[in-house]
Order: sequence, then C-alpha cells, then structure tokens
Amino acid sequence: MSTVEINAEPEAITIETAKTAVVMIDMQRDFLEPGGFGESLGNDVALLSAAIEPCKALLSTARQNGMLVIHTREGHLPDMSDAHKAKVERGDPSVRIGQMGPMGRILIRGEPGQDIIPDLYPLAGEPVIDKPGKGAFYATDLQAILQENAIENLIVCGVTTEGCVHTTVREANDRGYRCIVPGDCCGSYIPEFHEVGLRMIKAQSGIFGWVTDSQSILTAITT
Ligand code: C5J
Repeated sequence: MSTVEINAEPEAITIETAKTAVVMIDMQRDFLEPGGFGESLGNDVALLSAAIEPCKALLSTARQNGMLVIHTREGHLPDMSDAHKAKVERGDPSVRIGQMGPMGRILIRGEPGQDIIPDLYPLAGEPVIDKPGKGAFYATDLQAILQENAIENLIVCGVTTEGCVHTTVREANDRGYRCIVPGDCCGSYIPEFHEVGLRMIKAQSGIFGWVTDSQSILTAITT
C-alpha cells in the first residue's frame, strides 16, 4: 500500500491506496449483455460494454495492490417489498421491474440478468451490495463496510454514468468521501449524458469529485 498522486481534473489528487476502495456500480448482465433487458428496450449496449476492458484492468491492479473492491447490483427482493411504487410504475407495464424479461424477472435479486457480467465477476470475499435504489448508500451496508475498512476515498466505476454512478458519487460526497471517477470505466446509453455527467462531477473546483481515466490510475498505482 502506498501514497500516490493521480492525474485528474480539476486537479491531481493524492490518495493512500490503503484508504481507497474501488466501487463497481451495477455492471449487471441485464444492462450490459446483448439479449438483456437494456437491449430489449432498444438501447445500444456497446456504449456500456466499452467500459468492460478498462474496468478489468483497474480491478486487476486494485486486487494486486490489496485494495478493497466492492461491487453493487441494482435489484429488488422477489416480493418487491423494497420497490417503491414511484420507481416501479413507469413505462410500458410489460417491461417494468418485476416483469419477466429476457434473462429472468427484471431487476429482481437472484435472477440471471441481475447478476454481474462474467468478465467483472466478484472474487470470493469481495463485498457485493444489492441495492434497491440508484445510490449505493441508500438502504445498504455500504457506509458500514467503508467505515470498518477506514476508507476515505472511492474510485467509482460502472453504469450508468448519469444514473447510479452519479447518484452514488453525490451520496458519497455528502458523506465526506473523495470520489475519483475514471470516465472510460463508466458508460451510458446516452453519450451526451455520459459526457455531461462527468463534467458535472469535476465542475466548480470538483463539486462532487475528480474525473480521470483508468490509465492515469494504473500509472499512479504501479509506478
Ligand atoms: C443504473 C438505472 N445502474 N439508471 N440504473 O444506472 O436505473
């Protein structure tokens, strides 16, 4: 473990790797895989899967350097007692949360489509947080896990940039965590939202955090 400086915007940031966790947000089959729920809605999943290789490289380096790696999956209990009506009752009734999709019930825990893609699958012992909301802190153990591990900084990757990544970064920022977002490790079905989402994080002297790319993090950690 070491203290490293990462090239980032709006400015470089120095972190202790021992106090930094990598958080992989919702890299789930239904969002990323051809034939999944995301694609069935007419989305181009290639816009999301471009993040897989950079995430793989980052995960590998983080693991080799003993950093804490945490994964999240958006999803609800099979009885949907944790799914607000306001979240469920939108869009075409046949493709709502809980309905049968191409890879099982949509966004229901334990269904094949709700699981993490094989390329980024958690290793034994890495925390996997099933979250009912967009943000990873809402109704989960995330904060307790971070506190137990004395974590101060988060490297936040995943999908979608403007959805669950952004909500998590905002929640983390309000709780005092420094968030570093490698843009190439994130993705959105709407490229404009990806770009603007990243700009919003680093605007106003880093109002929500720092934006960088995977190579800058790998270079900082490995040299
Ligand atoms: C994620 C969503 N993961 N937008 N979900 O961003 O519903």
